[in-house]
Amino acid sequence: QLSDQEWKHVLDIWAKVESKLPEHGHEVIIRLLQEHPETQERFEKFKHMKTADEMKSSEEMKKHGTNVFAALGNILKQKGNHAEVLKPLAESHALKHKIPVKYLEFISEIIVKVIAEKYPVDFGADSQAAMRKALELFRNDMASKYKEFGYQG
Ligand code: HKL
Ligand code: NA
Repeated sequence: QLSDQEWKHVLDIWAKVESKLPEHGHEVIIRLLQEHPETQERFEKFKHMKTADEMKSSEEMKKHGTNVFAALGNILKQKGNHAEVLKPLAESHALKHKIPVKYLEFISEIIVKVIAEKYPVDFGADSQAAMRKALELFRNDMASKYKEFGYQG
Protein backbone atom coordinates (compact mmCIF):
# COMPACT_ATOMS: atom_id res chain seq x y z
CA GLN A 1 0.00 0.00 0.00
CA LEU A 2 1.01 3.62 -0.51
CA SER A 3 1.24 6.40 2.09
CA ASP A 4 -0.95 9.51 1.88
CA GLN A 5 2.06 11.44 0.62
CA GLU A 6 2.70 8.87 -2.11
CA TRP A 7 -0.92 8.98 -3.26
CA LYS A 8 -0.70 12.77 -3.33
CA HIS A 9 2.33 12.52 -5.64
CA VAL A 10 0.44 10.11 -7.89
CA LEU A 11 -2.73 12.19 -8.10
CA ASP A 12 -0.92 15.53 -8.48
CA ILE A 13 0.96 14.31 -11.53
CA TRP A 14 -2.14 12.59 -12.87
CA ALA A 15 -3.99 15.94 -12.76
CA LYS A 16 -1.34 17.25 -15.18
CA VAL A 17 -1.61 14.16 -17.38
CA GLU A 18 -5.37 14.76 -17.61
CA SER A 19 -4.81 18.15 -19.26
CA LYS A 20 -3.76 16.17 -22.37
CA LEU A 21 -5.19 12.76 -21.61
CA PRO A 22 -6.04 11.63 -25.18
CA GLU A 23 -2.61 12.68 -26.51
CA HIS A 24 -0.66 11.02 -23.72
CA GLY A 25 -2.80 7.86 -23.81
CA HIS A 26 -2.33 7.65 -27.58
CA GLU A 27 1.44 8.03 -27.25
CA VAL A 28 1.66 5.29 -24.62
CA ILE A 29 -0.22 2.81 -26.83
CA ILE A 30 1.98 3.62 -29.85
CA ARG A 31 5.16 3.16 -27.80
CA LEU A 32 3.85 -0.11 -26.32
CA LEU A 33 3.16 -1.53 -29.79
CA GLN A 34 6.46 -0.24 -31.22
CA GLU A 35 8.69 -1.37 -28.34
CA HIS A 36 6.90 -4.70 -27.82
CA PRO A 37 5.59 -5.81 -31.24
CA GLU A 38 4.07 -8.98 -29.78
CA THR A 39 1.49 -6.76 -28.03
CA GLN A 40 0.25 -5.44 -31.38
CA GLU A 41 -0.99 -8.94 -32.28
CA ARG A 42 -3.51 -8.71 -29.42
CA PHE A 43 -5.46 -5.94 -31.18
CA GLU A 44 -7.67 -7.13 -34.02
CA LYS A 45 -8.21 -3.51 -35.06
CA PHE A 46 -4.55 -2.44 -34.91
CA LYS A 47 -2.56 -5.49 -35.94
CA HIS A 48 -2.60 -4.61 -39.64
CA MET A 49 -0.85 -1.26 -39.01
CA LYS A 50 2.71 -1.12 -40.29
CA THR A 51 4.28 2.17 -39.25
CA ALA A 52 4.36 4.52 -36.29
CA ASP A 53 3.02 7.25 -38.62
CA GLU A 54 0.01 5.13 -39.41
CA MET A 55 -0.56 4.70 -35.68
CA LYS A 56 -0.12 8.42 -35.01
CA SER A 57 -2.77 9.35 -37.55
CA SER A 58 -5.23 6.72 -36.27
CA GLU A 59 -8.22 8.27 -34.51
CA GLU A 60 -9.23 4.78 -33.42
CA MET A 61 -5.93 4.26 -31.66
CA LYS A 62 -6.23 7.69 -30.06
CA LYS A 63 -9.67 6.71 -28.80
CA HIS A 64 -8.27 3.48 -27.34
CA GLY A 65 -5.44 5.39 -25.64
CA THR A 66 -8.01 7.79 -24.20
CA ASN A 67 -10.09 4.90 -22.85
CA VAL A 68 -7.06 3.19 -21.30
CA PHE A 69 -5.94 6.39 -19.58
CA ALA A 70 -9.47 7.21 -18.42
CA ALA A 71 -9.74 3.71 -16.90
CA LEU A 72 -6.31 4.01 -15.28
CA GLY A 73 -7.14 7.43 -13.84
CA ASN A 74 -10.33 6.05 -12.40
CA ILE A 75 -8.33 3.28 -10.71
CA LEU A 76 -5.61 5.57 -9.35
CA LYS A 77 -8.23 7.89 -7.85
CA GLN A 78 -9.48 5.00 -5.68
CA LYS A 79 -6.12 5.17 -3.86
CA GLY A 80 -5.88 1.40 -3.57
CA ASN A 81 -9.56 0.72 -2.76
CA HIS A 82 -10.03 -0.30 -6.37
CA ALA A 83 -11.40 -3.84 -6.08
CA GLU A 84 -14.75 -2.88 -7.55
CA VAL A 85 -13.41 -1.00 -10.59
CA LEU A 86 -10.63 -3.54 -11.15
CA LYS A 87 -12.86 -6.59 -11.35
CA PRO A 88 -14.45 -6.05 -14.81
CA LEU A 89 -11.11 -4.92 -16.21
CA ALA A 90 -9.34 -8.00 -14.83
CA GLU A 91 -12.10 -10.22 -16.14
CA SER A 92 -11.88 -8.87 -19.70
CA HIS A 93 -8.06 -8.84 -19.77
CA ALA A 94 -7.90 -12.39 -18.37
CA LEU A 95 -10.66 -14.15 -20.24
CA LYS A 96 -11.29 -12.13 -23.39
CA HIS A 97 -8.04 -10.38 -24.32
CA LYS A 98 -5.71 -12.81 -22.47
CA ILE A 99 -3.13 -10.20 -21.53
CA PRO A 100 -0.20 -11.59 -19.49
CA VAL A 101 0.97 -9.67 -16.41
CA LYS A 102 4.26 -9.23 -18.29
CA TYR A 103 2.47 -6.96 -20.77
CA LEU A 104 1.07 -4.94 -17.87
CA GLU A 105 4.70 -4.48 -16.76
CA PHE A 106 5.60 -3.27 -20.25
CA ILE A 107 2.84 -0.66 -20.28
CA SER A 108 3.66 0.46 -16.70
CA GLU A 109 7.28 1.18 -17.69
CA ILE A 110 6.16 3.13 -20.73
CA ILE A 111 3.62 5.14 -18.74
CA VAL A 112 6.37 6.27 -16.32
CA LYS A 113 8.74 7.05 -19.21
CA VAL A 114 6.20 9.09 -21.17
CA ILE A 115 5.09 11.11 -18.12
CA ALA A 116 8.76 11.75 -17.23
CA GLU A 117 9.39 13.09 -20.74
CA LYS A 118 6.32 15.33 -20.73
CA TYR A 119 6.62 16.65 -17.17
CA PRO A 120 10.33 16.57 -16.25
CA VAL A 121 9.98 19.29 -13.61
CA ASP A 122 6.84 18.02 -11.87
CA PHE A 123 7.62 14.31 -12.07
CA GLY A 124 10.72 14.07 -9.90
CA ALA A 125 12.27 11.03 -8.26
CA ASP A 126 9.72 10.83 -5.40
CA SER A 127 6.76 11.15 -7.76
CA GLN A 128 8.20 8.57 -10.14
CA ALA A 129 8.77 6.15 -7.27
CA ALA A 130 5.19 6.71 -6.05
CA MET A 131 3.76 6.14 -9.54
CA ARG A 132 5.77 2.94 -9.94
CA LYS A 133 4.43 1.75 -6.62
CA ALA A 134 0.83 2.55 -7.60
CA LEU A 135 1.23 0.72 -10.91
CA GLU A 136 2.78 -2.24 -9.12
CA LEU A 137 -0.19 -2.40 -6.74
CA PHE A 138 -2.51 -2.27 -9.77
CA ARG A 139 -0.61 -5.15 -11.44
CA ASN A 140 -0.49 -7.27 -8.31
CA ASP A 141 -4.22 -6.92 -7.79
CA MET A 142 -4.88 -7.63 -11.48
CA ALA A 143 -2.70 -10.76 -11.14
CA SER A 144 -4.64 -12.07 -8.14
CA LYS A 145 -7.97 -11.40 -9.89
CA TYR A 146 -6.60 -13.20 -12.96
CA LYS A 147 -6.04 -16.28 -10.80
CA GLU A 148 -9.58 -16.07 -9.41
CA PHE A 149 -10.77 -16.12 -13.02
CA GLY A 150 -8.59 -19.17 -13.72
CA TYR A 151 -6.04 -17.35 -15.87
CA GLN A 152 -2.41 -17.80 -14.81
CA GLY A 153 -1.39 -14.58 -16.57
N1 HKL B 1 -5.79 -1.89 -20.57
C1 HKL B 1 -6.53 -1.02 -19.83
C2 HKL B 1 -5.72 -0.51 -18.77
C3 HKL B 1 -4.53 -1.93 -20.04
C4 HKL B 1 -2.81 0.33 -17.76
C5 HKL B 1 -3.28 -0.84 -18.06
C6 HKL B 1 -4.49 -1.07 -18.89
C7 HKL B 1 -6.18 0.51 -17.74
N2 HKL B 1 -4.54 -3.76 -22.39
O1 HKL B 1 -10.10 -4.89 -26.95
C8 HKL B 1 -9.61 -4.42 -25.94
C9 HKL B 1 -8.29 -4.59 -25.47
C10 HKL B 1 -8.15 -3.83 -24.31
C11 HKL B 1 -9.29 -3.17 -23.96
C12 HKL B 1 -10.34 -3.48 -24.98
C13 HKL B 1 -7.07 -5.20 -25.70
C14 HKL B 1 -6.72 -6.12 -26.83
C15 HKL B 1 -6.21 -4.77 -24.62
N3 HKL B 1 -6.93 -3.93 -23.77
C16 HKL B 1 -4.89 -5.11 -24.45
C17 HKL B 1 -4.11 -4.58 -23.41
C18 HKL B 1 -2.69 -4.82 -23.25
C19 HKL B 1 -1.80 -5.70 -24.12
C20 HKL B 1 -1.39 -5.06 -25.34
C21 HKL B 1 -2.30 -4.13 -22.13
C22 HKL B 1 -0.90 -4.06 -21.56
C23 HKL B 1 -3.46 -3.46 -21.61
C24 HKL B 1 -3.44 -2.67 -20.48
C25 HKL B 1 -7.88 -0.66 -20.06
FE1 HKL B 1 -6.39 -2.98 -22.13
N4 HKL B 1 -8.25 -2.08 -22.03
C26 HKL B 1 -9.33 -2.35 -22.83
C27 HKL B 1 -8.65 -1.16 -21.08
C28 HKL B 1 -10.07 -0.69 -21.30
C29 HKL B 1 -10.05 0.73 -21.86
C30 HKL B 1 -10.58 -1.69 -22.32
C31 HKL B 1 -11.42 -2.77 -21.64
C32 HKL B 1 -12.73 -2.28 -21.08
C33 HKL B 1 -13.30 -3.30 -20.10
O2 HKL B 1 -12.69 -4.25 -19.71
O3 HKL B 1 -14.51 -3.10 -19.66
C34 HKL B 1 -15.04 -4.04 -18.69
NA1 NA C 1 -3.61 -1.27 -24.20
